[in-house]
Amino acid sequence: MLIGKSRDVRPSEITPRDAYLHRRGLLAGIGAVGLGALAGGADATAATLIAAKSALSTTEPMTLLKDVTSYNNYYEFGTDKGDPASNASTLKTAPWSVVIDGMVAKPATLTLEDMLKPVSLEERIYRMRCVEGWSMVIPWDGFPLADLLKRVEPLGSAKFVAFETVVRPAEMSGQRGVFQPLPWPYREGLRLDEAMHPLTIIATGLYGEPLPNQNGAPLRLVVPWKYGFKGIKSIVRISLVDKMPETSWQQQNKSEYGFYSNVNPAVDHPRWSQATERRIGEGGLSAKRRPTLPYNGYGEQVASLYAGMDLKANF
Ligand SMILES: Nc1nc2c(c(=O)[nH]1)N[C@H]1C(S)=C(S)[C@@H](COP(=O)(O)O)O[C@H]1N2
Ligand SMILES: [Mo]
Repeated sequence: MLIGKSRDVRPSEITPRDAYLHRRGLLAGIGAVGLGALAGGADATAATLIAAKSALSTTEPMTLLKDVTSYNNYYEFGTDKGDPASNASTLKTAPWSVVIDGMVAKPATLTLEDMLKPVSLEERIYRMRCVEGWSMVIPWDGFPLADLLKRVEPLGSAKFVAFETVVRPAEMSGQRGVFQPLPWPYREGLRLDEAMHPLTIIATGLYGEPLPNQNGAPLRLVVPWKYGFKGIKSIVRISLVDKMPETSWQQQNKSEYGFYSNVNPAVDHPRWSQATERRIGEGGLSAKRRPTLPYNGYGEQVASLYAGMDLKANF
């Protein structure tokens, strides 16, 4: 029934029951007989994942689920694009909790369930532009980071938000090798106004399913106008601070990776041009690269955050 056509349909355009079947079909690639068997078993988990459509979504064609889940950067599981899909299943993502601390009136340690209880999930179909020069269009399910931050009541002194990924060498193969590509924990940061922007989300799913481990289960940051590495995965700590926090990529190479990391075709990486990008799934190596857009095409919404700033100095 839905199989074969599934990618032409947006999760938000179909009914909850169909959505459940549709997602099963997408993930498992099962036939109509299998679907029939599953139809009786729609569960509560599936229901919580029904996300409302958002006007902030792009209508561009979405990248195939198979590409979104097999071509990844998640260095805790290795540096090759296929490593996270092969290795990340060892990460135990339940139970999970996140510490929210620093300059807030109500610091909290929230279980994933506590965090999700008051939020309604939205589908956000965003472009994602990796600093390496490739891009995808991904239908995330998530909620605005602003909603979470408001719950803990940031103090007036808070100017930045610092994020950390879990550190678990026993479960993360890339943290065990002799060669360590980055200092752990993986750290990222945003200015508080960037963190509060309505485009900035915490994603807990994609394509209507819980986040696959290789994409940052159980929760990761998505900031669509910045290079993909700002989208820190498997978050365990969110700290409100008054000084610009140092990120892992800055620690690894300050001259190549800045704090802001806004997508900018006019500011090249020291080792390659950022003027164009390869959209994953568009033809082979011969496929034409497409021009990269300032702020990854989200300039109308976010350019005002950087009014008067020198974007070459603040790369
Ligand atoms: N903890 C952690 N988060 C991370 C990374 C990483 O190596 N570790 N890679 C980043 C990079 S470079 C990109 S492009 C995106 C990739 O997200 P995706 O694999 O879901 O497409 O995750 C970002 N988040
Ligand atoms: Mo990236």
